[in-house]
Amino acid sequence: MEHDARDLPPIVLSFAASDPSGGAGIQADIMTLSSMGCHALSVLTAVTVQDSVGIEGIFSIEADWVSDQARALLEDMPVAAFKIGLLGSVENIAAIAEVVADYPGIPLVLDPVLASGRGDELASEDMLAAMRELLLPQTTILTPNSMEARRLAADDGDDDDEPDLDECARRLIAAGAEYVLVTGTHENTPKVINILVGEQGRVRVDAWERLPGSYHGSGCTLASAIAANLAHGLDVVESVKDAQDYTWHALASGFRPGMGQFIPDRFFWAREQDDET
Ligand code: PXL
Repeated sequence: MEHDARDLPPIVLSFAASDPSGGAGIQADIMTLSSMGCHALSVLTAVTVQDSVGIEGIFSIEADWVSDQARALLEDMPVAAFKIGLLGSVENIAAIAEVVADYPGIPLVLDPVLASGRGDELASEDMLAAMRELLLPQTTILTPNSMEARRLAADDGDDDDEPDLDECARRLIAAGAEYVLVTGTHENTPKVINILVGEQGRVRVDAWERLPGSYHGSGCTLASAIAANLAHGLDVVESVKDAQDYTWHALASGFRPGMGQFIPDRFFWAREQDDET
């Protein structure tokens, strides 16, 4: 059968680590991107040993292997968006920053993975500094949760520094990100409040009904859904609006495959019951 360019789904290149439980990481990205009609390219930055309860080990891929994976794909296929998750090492951050710098026209979603849902540390202070310096200036939209936003925006010189989330977002924009979406799951508010901040200040605020479970992979799902929408040609604001809605439904349909956290059902639409039968 003949195929032409019109048959091509938008292609999204994800830099992320393997989570063999299928909850977070590259597996979450591939499922989300596929569910949203994109083709996912998966550049592995690290391999983890983990189950639905937590992370037992992490092995980072050598930086040359990370850039070689990406460059081979970028020379072969038209990539419509980048999505970056767990990075694995300072060397990987430098390698990825160098690759994406050669493609300044491709929108980039950066999910700053600093810790797992359970609290396992996934980024050192050196990695935070490298993310700020090398990746933020190339970021179309950064998607920290409130704890990641505070850590990334912290002013190391000032112990009394307790910026609110709008101020954190402003600092991250001053550091080079075009937009920052701070998610509010970890805040002590009745609803989950997500704020989207751009150069002009707050652009959108969305309040979501708080779901009862503890979820693994919600951040990866949200960031990938935004990347999918950008790859489909939506602007940042529309992408964020739709991706939150998609993620909320994936979480609301989540399931608990083991003894730990719930995971989102990124294919909820494929499993929805047909009430008419
Ligand atoms: O949810 C952040 C995340 C991203 N990538 C991998 C992870 C996790 C959290 O556990 O394991 C591979």
